Amino acid sequence: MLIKSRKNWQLSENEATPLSTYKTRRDVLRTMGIGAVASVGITSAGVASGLLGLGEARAESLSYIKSAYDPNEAQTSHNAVTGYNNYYEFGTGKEDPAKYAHALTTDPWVVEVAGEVKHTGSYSIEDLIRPHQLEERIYRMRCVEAWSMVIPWLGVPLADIIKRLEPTSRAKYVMFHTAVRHGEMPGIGRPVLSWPYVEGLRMDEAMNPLTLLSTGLYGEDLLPQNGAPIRLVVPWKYGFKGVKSIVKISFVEEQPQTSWEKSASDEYGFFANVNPQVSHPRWSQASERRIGEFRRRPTLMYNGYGEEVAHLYSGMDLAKYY
Ligand SMILES: Nc1nc2c(c(=O)[nH]1)N[C@H]1C(S)=C(S)[C@@H](COP(=O)(O)O)O[C@H]1N2
Ligand SMILES: [Mo]
Repeated sequence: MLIKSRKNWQLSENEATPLSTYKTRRDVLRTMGIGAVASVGITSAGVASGLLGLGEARAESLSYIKSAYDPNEAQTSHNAVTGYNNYYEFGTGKEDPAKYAHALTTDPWVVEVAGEVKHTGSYSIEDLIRPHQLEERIYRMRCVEAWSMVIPWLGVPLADIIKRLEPTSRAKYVMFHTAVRHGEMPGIGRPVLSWPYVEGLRMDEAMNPLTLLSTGLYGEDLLPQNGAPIRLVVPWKYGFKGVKSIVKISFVEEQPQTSWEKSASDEYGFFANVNPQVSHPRWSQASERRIGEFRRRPTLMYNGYGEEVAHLYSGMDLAKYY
């Protein structure tokens, strides 16, 4: 099958970019030594493609829509979102991913769809994402290490893609694999986790409207340290469920064993729902440090998304199914 380049759709833009986002983009451009963007009237896609030197003008610059998902909390700075990361394939230091992940080849990129699903096969990112409208979702992200961020993601509801792929009735879970690239990922030489990084969701969790397959943030394509070209975002779960740089999506009958469960099943469970009442064996989950803030803040049940997701777990003992 022809693996198309991602270039046609990768610059998404919203004509009604809010000033806050716009300022951030301008700050980014300034940091890159590109100077101030003249005015909001210029379409940023045009400006960006010219100034960033990403190539020829595009016939179509796809737009993303704003969504209602916005916690109305200060967004974490672009610097922190792209400079303070967990991506152990590139090292366990928070700055390692930003330092090393640029070596990751993300174009072309193939995602294999396998298992209990009608449309198995190899998909380019374009094949997977293009039929859908990119939207912006501003979500809280709570790492299991008790820090958090607010991130403006761009992506597509995973449910829309799953519906198109048509899982069979035997598909009870969705399983995701991160790429394994010897030579590009300095962290995989050490058995910190079992590679590939594997994550999974129960089918109803995967179909929940909050669950996002993300290809961008802050109005631009994902950088490799954030899981380019495509990663999962599940805002009511600890950040480690958000598997990066996905190369395989499988539909399976049995609950998959995740990399974190394999490494320490008493510390990291399959569900990993944010829960201030269930401590990690080595620290409390009752509060968190929002990156960029000084004081700790209380952690919210389901990271504040209980209205949308609590029903998925009714009757379950959350201390047991952590
Ligand atoms: N493949 C892979 N995915 C990963 C990780 C990782 O080490 N490898 N770390 C996870 C953890 S612990 C967190 S908190 C988030 C961090 O996402 P961010 O760096 O984009 O903020 O990615 C998750 N996805
Ligand atoms: Mo995390």
